Amino acid sequence: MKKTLTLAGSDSSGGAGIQADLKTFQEHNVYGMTAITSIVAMKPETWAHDVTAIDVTIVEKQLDTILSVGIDAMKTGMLGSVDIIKLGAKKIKEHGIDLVVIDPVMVCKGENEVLQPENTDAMRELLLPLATVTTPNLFEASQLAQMDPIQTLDEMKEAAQKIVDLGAKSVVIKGGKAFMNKEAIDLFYDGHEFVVLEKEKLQTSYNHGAGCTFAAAITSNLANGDSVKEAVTKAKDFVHAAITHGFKLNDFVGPVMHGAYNQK
Ligand code: PXL
Repeated sequence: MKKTLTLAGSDSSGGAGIQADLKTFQEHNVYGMTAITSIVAMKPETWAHDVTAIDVTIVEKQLDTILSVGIDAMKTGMLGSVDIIKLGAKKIKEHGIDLVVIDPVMVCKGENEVLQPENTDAMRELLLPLATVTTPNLFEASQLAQMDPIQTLDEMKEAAQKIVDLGAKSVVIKGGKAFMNKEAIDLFYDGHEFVVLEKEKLQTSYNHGAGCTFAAAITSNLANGDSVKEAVTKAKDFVHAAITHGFKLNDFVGPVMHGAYNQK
């Protein structure tokens, strides 16, 4: 049984964060372990997100537990502070972890504020150079590449090149459903070839947790021995099924259905 780690936040509502990661790991038949960096609760009346960072010493204890067991691949998600980002980078290097998916979470869907701008700089400088693959959305890609908002496929390619120049071995930029094109376009780049991954666009807004689920599926596929391109391509099918079966949880949020792919 392959083993995976997610270093990420807890989404109490169950669709994103470590909850999405664990459900996705399970669906891929890998054994998931978690180091929790932050806890997200939502105000019942407004669903405004309330993020509490976990003390870095407690994150380190969790990582030491998991890394004493050993892992085949890992992912990062919401990282509550620069200290946690530094810790993650240090542990990846110390343990020589070579299958690393960096999901550079900066905002939660429906929230406009970047969680902490200083985290973006730390991710760019400390984590990107350690990434087997990083999975920014358009906003995150423009922040990492220090570009204006990305509006065209050419600008997506420019951002992908910059992100690889920053040290990531490969990148998949998620166009998402807001992107101009009529298909849902993701762009994969490994420093050699650009691959445009297209799927029919789903108009549902029940897609909370899609980004975490995509990155966790890539992590699982890498742990199970896939090449990066294969891992990304299969993960896109997995998350497409999950979004197709997204559902209304309450008046504020609709998560993806993490188990949909295997229930087809
Ligand atoms: O979808 C981004 C995200 C990641 N991680 C956690 C979250 C969210 C958004 O709600 O709560 C823990």
